[in-house]
Amino acid sequence: MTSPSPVNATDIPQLSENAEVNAWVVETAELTQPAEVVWCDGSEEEYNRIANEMVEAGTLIRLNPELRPNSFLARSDAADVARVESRTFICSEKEEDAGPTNNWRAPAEMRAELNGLFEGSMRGRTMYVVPFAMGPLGGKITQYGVEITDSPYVVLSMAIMTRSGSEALSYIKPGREWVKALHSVGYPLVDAEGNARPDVEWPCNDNKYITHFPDDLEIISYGSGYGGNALLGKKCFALRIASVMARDEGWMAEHMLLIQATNPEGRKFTITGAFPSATGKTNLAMMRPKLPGWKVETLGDDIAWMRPGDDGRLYAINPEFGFFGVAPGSGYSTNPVAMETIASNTIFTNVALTDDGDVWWEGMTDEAPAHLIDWQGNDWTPESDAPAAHPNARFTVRAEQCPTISDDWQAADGVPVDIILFGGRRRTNVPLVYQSKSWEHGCFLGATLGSERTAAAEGKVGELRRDPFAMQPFAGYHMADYWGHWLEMGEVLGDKAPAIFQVNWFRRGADGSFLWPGFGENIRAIEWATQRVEGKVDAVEQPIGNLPKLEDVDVDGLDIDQATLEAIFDVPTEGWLAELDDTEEYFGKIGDKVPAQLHEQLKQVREGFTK
Ligand code: GTP
Ligand code: SPV
Ligand code: MN
Repeated sequence: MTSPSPVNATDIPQLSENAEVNAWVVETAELTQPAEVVWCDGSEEEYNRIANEMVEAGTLIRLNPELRPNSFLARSDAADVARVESRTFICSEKEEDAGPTNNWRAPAEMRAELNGLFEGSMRGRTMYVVPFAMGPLGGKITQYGVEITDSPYVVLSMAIMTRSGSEALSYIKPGREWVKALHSVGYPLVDAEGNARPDVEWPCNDNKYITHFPDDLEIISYGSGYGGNALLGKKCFALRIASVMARDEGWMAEHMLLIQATNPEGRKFTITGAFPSATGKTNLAMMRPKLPGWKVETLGDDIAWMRPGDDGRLYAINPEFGFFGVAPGSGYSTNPVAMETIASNTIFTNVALTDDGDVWWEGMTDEAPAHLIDWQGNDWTPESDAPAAHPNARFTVRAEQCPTISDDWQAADGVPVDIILFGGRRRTNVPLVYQSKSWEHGCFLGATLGSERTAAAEGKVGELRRDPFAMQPFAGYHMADYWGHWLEMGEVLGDKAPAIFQVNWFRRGADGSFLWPGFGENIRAIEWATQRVEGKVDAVEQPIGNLPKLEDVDVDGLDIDQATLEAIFDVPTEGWLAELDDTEEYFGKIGDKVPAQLHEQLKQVREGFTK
């Protein structure tokens, strides 16, 4: 078999008004040697053409059009199913700027190694050029980028997850700041001897690198096709690179959902929430509230960018255009809105295939079908040991398909935020909801956020995996400086700053079961938060923050007795003192740059318990 020859540099179209973009495309093609270069226009026709090509090549499965119109299943390599934090690097000039929570490599050294890997890495493949916007086109908070990729799966996913194509390209005027995002699956279709080799269902490489060059606004990703590693507008740009831009320019790039909740009197509250990965952002963003008269509308489920507006309030946008949500656990009983959202025009990755050509995963229905093809392409029955869908199987769908999408979700300059929530998965210690005593105390809540990895004995702190502000894997610079930036934003916002609350849907009883029903019932915690903002209810001041009076929490119609309610809001002294010791140790690990205000907050909380 002869191999297709690399494209000639002179044959590559120059479609950008910005000469830097054109030059980078040519330079990248010369390095990676693809068979052709395609600039993506973002049209539906283009999407359908690429999807059809993938179906013909056997790298995408078309689902039954009668059950799941215009939808597809992709099955990844078994070793390419999630983000790879161990292979993720922040390549700032100085190591201390990456901080103790990030892997660091010197930029020149990293670039040299990547250059070797990218040389010829696209041989035999199409190199796609995908211009994209993060945020509404032309908005004040919006930023632009161009992703070069050799993965058609990435092109389709970017078409769903971002505003991509010719229109986005037209905003990258000469001299405008834009982010370079280079991606290759690292599986050229030409072997070392120059012979063609066949493609596989999910090309990738055992050697993976997800690298960020914040000083150059550049991302280079190699070897993985999975979402957070390959859809470079998402975590790589919208969080790691953007958090650095935000620090330098006085705004915030956060791992947060964005919703509006309207109470029975018709007052609307805009709420953002930082919850670690797989801790319920998508579910809360699409909540169907169980309290009569309440309405929740969706603006975003994963990332919020926030900037002070002319009136001094904090305005938020969702920079994304779609949802990349966890499939397992999403079902008609827990998240009916998600189920309606993904009824059509959806790409599913690593879910199971039903005999009639539809999808299934654990938690979608109470009972599993009698026969399935599992996420690895093998026969599966309810007797099988392994789950049918990978636990991190995902759906990719446009936000506009969400039945609860807010009319404001594309507001060019965002919506003013009233409330910020922080939540982790906590079996113990952390009550259902409480309010911070100040912005600084709110920053302490964010900085100490975490989830328990293992079961914990009641009253003792379990092994706490810290995920400050849900940004542990995503802050593009030193974690302590990032905390400092939050404190500074509080000074800028002053009394216009949003109110901050801690929430926890995951507290467990002695028998290990959840004490709180969660999901649509979480509106009851949100109701209390909004009543605090309205000044309608008092709080009980405790060392950890301001807790609700139990009679102010509406548990009408829930199967929760007084003892359970008390357990949900219990603040065990012994458990908290252990946790505060753990926090002190944790601050020590983050190092000397931890802001003094946060040490002071720790001291005050501890004094509250011991005085
Ligand atoms: P990423 O997309 O990884 O950032 O995750 P996410 O934060 O959007 O999490 P998601 O909403 O997908 O939820 C992850 C898991 O948590 C799912 O299995 C949900 O069923 C479960 N979950 C979400 N909300 C609740 C809740 O209120 N209570 C309980 N018990 N589980 C919940
Ligand atoms: C997360 O892990 O927080 C996700 C999935 O939202 S990914 O986009 O892959 O990071
Ligand atoms: Mn996420």
